Amino acid sequence: MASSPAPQNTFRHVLPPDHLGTRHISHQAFCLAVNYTSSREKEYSLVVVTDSEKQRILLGEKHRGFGTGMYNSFGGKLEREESATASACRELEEETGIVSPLSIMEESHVGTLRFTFEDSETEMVVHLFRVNVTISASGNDKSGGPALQSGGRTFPIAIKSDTIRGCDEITPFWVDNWSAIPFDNMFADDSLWLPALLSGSDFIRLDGWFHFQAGGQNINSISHWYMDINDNPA
Ligand code: 6U4
Repeated sequence: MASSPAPQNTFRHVLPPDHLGTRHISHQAFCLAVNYTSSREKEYSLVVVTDSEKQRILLGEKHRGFGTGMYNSFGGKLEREESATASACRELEEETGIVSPLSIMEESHVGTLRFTFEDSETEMVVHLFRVNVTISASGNDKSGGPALQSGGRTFPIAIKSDTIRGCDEITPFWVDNWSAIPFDNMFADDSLWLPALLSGSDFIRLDGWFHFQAGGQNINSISHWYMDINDNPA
């Protein structure tokens, strides 16, 4: 059953409505409005890293590639024959230094985001994960094994405070209170699905479709969108 996105008034920097376009009440209504046919799909992973206990989120400043100069979560293109989960583990480690076992990443899969564009026939299919971490003096993440036996969506992965490091592509930084997420320097869709994800339970499932206006990151505006959110922990 689909439900409405969580209220966003606790996230003070969400983009204004003129960047966010028209919300549709069903996937069918979205498809009718967009009338888009894609000729190919490209698949990506995207890992949202939070420290839920402290209500903070790790973001990265991109130095090259898609979204240069903007802030985003961590991820990248799926390599040939690579699963979405394996890509999420690889990209998370490359871009932040955080090691997550495959089994924990599998549990952390929360949904899929699909991006289409007025000025491109390629659809981006982004497999979305949420990993929760906690800073611990004894985090054993460097071993590559599970930091906590119970790590996963519900329980955090323990990492050491010096674990987090960037790479030439991205510099990670903590936003110490996620109500202050700098959405004004992030892709427009983040203003829609990230507040819903952070406001949801550990068992939320979130799928989103976002159609972007022509003009790329300079315009950074959606014309139509639809989200299907399931958050029934029972
Ligand atoms: P290279 O340069 O090949 O290493 P790679 O890291 O594989 O790049 P990149 O950086 O182009 O890929 O991946 C783009 C990342 O941005 C993926 O994690 C998906 C994510 N992404 C793309 N569009 C997005 C959007 N509208 N909103 C969002 N994340 C998006 O939050």
